[in-house]
Amino acid sequence: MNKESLVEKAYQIAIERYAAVGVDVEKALQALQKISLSLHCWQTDDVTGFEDPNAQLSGGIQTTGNYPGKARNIDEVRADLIEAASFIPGNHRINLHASYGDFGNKKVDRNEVEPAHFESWMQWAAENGFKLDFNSTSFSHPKSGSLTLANPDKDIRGFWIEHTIRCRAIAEEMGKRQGSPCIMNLWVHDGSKDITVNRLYYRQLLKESLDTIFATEYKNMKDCIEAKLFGIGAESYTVGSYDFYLGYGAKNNKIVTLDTGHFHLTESIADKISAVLLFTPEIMLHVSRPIRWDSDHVTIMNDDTLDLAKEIIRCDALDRVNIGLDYFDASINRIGAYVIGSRATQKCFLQALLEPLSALREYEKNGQFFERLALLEESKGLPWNAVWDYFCLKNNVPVGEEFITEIQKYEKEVTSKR
Ligand code: RNT
Ligand code: ZN
Repeated sequence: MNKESLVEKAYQIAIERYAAVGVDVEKALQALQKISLSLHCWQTDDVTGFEDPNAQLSGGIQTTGNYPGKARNIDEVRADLIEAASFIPGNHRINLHASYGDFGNKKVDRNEVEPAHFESWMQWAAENGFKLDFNSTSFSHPKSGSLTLANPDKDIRGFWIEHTIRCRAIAEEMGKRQGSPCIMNLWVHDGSKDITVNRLYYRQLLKESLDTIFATEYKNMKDCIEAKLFGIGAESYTVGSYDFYLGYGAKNNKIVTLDTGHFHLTESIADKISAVLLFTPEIMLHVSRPIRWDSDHVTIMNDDTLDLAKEIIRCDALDRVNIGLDYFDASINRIGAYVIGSRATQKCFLQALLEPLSALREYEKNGQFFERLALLEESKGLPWNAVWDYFCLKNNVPVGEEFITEIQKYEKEVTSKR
């Protein structure tokens, strides 16, 4: 039997197995088809961007590894994104950083960025069926230091306020052009390596800066604010902590970004979904994989990611949760890294969508906790993978591990020659 028929056959069996526990597989697939991941452009080039190819990554984040073939310019980044997307079923978004503008050979400082620098991105995205999301960039710049929007120096603070205001205008233009709101993430690394005795002061400054930045109301972009536990070199204090941004988001109706690497390692990000959604308009996710710290390893189908996806489905919150990826591994084929993480995220959502939720909820309502746990355990072994294979087949992307050889081919023909 050829692979296609095998996949079809396994899918038919899966439909029946799932129907027995009250799950409609086709409905799950329809929902999965609608999930757009926001693919972070910075996995292609180790967060380098196009301002200065020799710039050092700063701001508490770090890529490790020097696997050959990293994208060196805008054309290579775009080619790699298209290549990666060709192995990921469905329609997805591309998440850009302000440092990835099409600056030509000109030096454009961060307080000078404007929609024109993203014109070619908007055209490229439209031509290739992507929608764009956006991020202000406060790291890897001579004025980054350890404080940006919370810097007591009025000029430096003003510089970053100006940058972020401009980024919102760029996001607005992207959203308008693509007919879908552009989500703009604001993350700053502001913090301190050692004990600070002015914790309140810097947070007041950050709050004031945010108030200034968000003063303009837009229709085609949405703001999200990203907290972090700590950055490298800023281990003792983070101005934009989780409490800070949760408070700010709840009070000002802003989307809170939950990066799965930005919490204590035993904290459940899944558990935050139902709490945060009650007080903020939406959630933005940065799906990542922290290993001992915010290491930004490639997302895989582990319990953390599965729990997160399940919680979103159990809250019926797909329309209020934006799913972005955020990791940067420079130690393996970067396109492979994209594809693994994206497909893993989708697999988690598929399993979440296939959960026998009505039966589980019925057990829970009746206090039948043995039955609930038993069904939770048994459902882990249901043939979700047959459904996944079918989903890939129908989306004309490689089924199973077939993408490995495809990526090897691209490596041989393209990235290894860089
Ligand atoms: C850093 C944050 C942030 C960045 C990107 C590059 O810890 O997670 O989202 O990874 O903006
Ligand atoms: Zn992040």
